[in-house]
Amino acid sequence: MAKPIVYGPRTSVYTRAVLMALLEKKVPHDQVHVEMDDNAHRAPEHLKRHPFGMLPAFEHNGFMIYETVPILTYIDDAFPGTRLMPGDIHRRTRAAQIMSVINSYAYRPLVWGIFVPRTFPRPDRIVDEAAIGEAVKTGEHALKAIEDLMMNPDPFLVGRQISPADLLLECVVHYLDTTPEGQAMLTRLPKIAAWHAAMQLRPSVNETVPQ
Ligand SMILES: N[C@@H](CCC(=O)N[C@@H](CS)C(=O)NCC(=O)O)C(=O)O
Repeated sequence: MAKPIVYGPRTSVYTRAVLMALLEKKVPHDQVHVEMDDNAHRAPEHLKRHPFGMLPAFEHNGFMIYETVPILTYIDDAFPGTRLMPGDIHRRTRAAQIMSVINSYAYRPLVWGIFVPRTFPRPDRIVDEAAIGEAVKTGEHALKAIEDLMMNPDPFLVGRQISPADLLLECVVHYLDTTPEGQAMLTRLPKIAAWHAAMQLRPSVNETVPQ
């Protein structure tokens, strides 16, 4: 069986989650770097893989997939190794629900509303503090909702077993935690903070830290 190929850089939240899933399942894979900074993700070659010009794209034995959740599902189903999606229907549903909350309500404010303007301030523009303040409110609301969806026992979001939702959320919270607003937010969300600390011990997290 051919090795799967991940198209995208680990600096991309969604690409990193896919790389982490492959590491969790110990699947040998190749990675093709598609640079966001020089707009390679909008070039015709990448638009053939992903018609919306986003990252990542994924290929296995000629089968192409874009959109991270179905890529994560494919990886879990196609390759042997530890199952990432829980067998229990309630835990499985919560994991799917948390991924949907991340995609719909958490990623934009936390990454694009806080991390990006704080980390890459534009030299030609004053940082819009009011917009960051608004992103803190909406992003925190989303993270609090995720905290409320977490299931016992510790340490992962839906129990003792790591799930695709943990991988996706960690990639977002990693960036959030590099900002003063994010660090303050995590003190107000103790369950998410404890979960993030546990995630940082995971080899798949350490091996994919964005550089
Ligand atoms: N719905 C997509 C979202 C992917 C996404 O937002 N990727 C970001 C990088 S983390 C991207 O490609 N951004 C490029 C852009 O917005 O131009 C998925 O689930 O894969």
